[in-house]
Amino acid sequence: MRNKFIVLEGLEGSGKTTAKNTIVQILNTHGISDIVITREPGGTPLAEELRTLIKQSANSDPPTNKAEVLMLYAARIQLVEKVIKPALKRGAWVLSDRHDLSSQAYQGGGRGIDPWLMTSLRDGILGSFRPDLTLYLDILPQHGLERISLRGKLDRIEQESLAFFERTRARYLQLVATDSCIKTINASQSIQQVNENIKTILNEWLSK
Ligand code: T5A
Repeated sequence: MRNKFIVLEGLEGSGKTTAKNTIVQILNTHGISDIVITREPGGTPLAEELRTLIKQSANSDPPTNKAEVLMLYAARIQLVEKVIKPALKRGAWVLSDRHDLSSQAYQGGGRGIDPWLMTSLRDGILGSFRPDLTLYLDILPQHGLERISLRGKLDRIEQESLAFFERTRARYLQLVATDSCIKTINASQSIQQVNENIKTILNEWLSK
C-alpha cells in the first residue's frame, strides 16, 4: 500500500493527543513503522515559533483575525513543504494533529472570516494537497473544555467564548458532511470506545 497522510481533527479536549498513540499502534500492526508524527500549528522551528505567537495569551498586541489566519497558513506551508511532503516522498506515513480543516472550522466558522477568503487561502497556499484520511473527533464544546480545564491555565484561543467553539463545531460538522475522506468519531464516549471506533475505521480503510 502507498504511504498516506492521516490527520486528526476536533475541538480542544476531544482526545486527539490520546488518539495519536492508538493510531500508531494500529499502523504498526499493519507493518507500518516509518511514521512521521507532527502537529499544527508547529512541526518546524519557524512554525513552532509561530505557534507560540498564535497561542500566547499575555500579549499587548493580539493578532487580528486576518493576521491570525495568515500566521496559521505561514506555519502550515512551512510544515507541508519542509516536513510533510519530503516525508511522503521518501515513503514515510505522516500523522498530523490538525491540518487545514482546523483553519476552515476555527477561523472560517469560529472567527467568521469570509468563506471566499478561506477557500482562496487554502487553494492558493496548498494547491491540491489534501490529507488521504481525516479522523474528526466530535465533542460538544462544553464537554471538551471541561476536560482541558483540569490541566490549568488556558491559552488565548482556549479562552474564547462557548459561542466561538459552538460556531467552530458547527463549521466542522458542515464540512465533514461534504467530504468522504473525513470520518467522524463520537469523542464523548470512553477512551476505550473511542479507540475501538478508531480501530474499526482505520482497519477498514487500510484494507481497501
Ligand atoms: N488552531 C489550530 C486554529 O485556530 N486554527 C488552525 O488552523 C489550527 C491548526 C492548537 C490551537 O490552535 C487552534 C486550535 C487550538 O486552540 P493545541 O494545544 O494543539 O492548540 O490544542 P488542541 O489541539 O486542541 O489540543 P488539546 O490537548 O487541547 O486537545 P486534544 O489533544 O484533543 O485532547 P487530549 O487528548 O489532550 O485530551 C484532553 C484531556 O481529556 C482526556 C485526556 O486524558 C486529557 O486529560 N480525554 C478523555 N477523557 C475521557 N474520555 C475520553 N474519551 C477522553 N479523551 C481524552
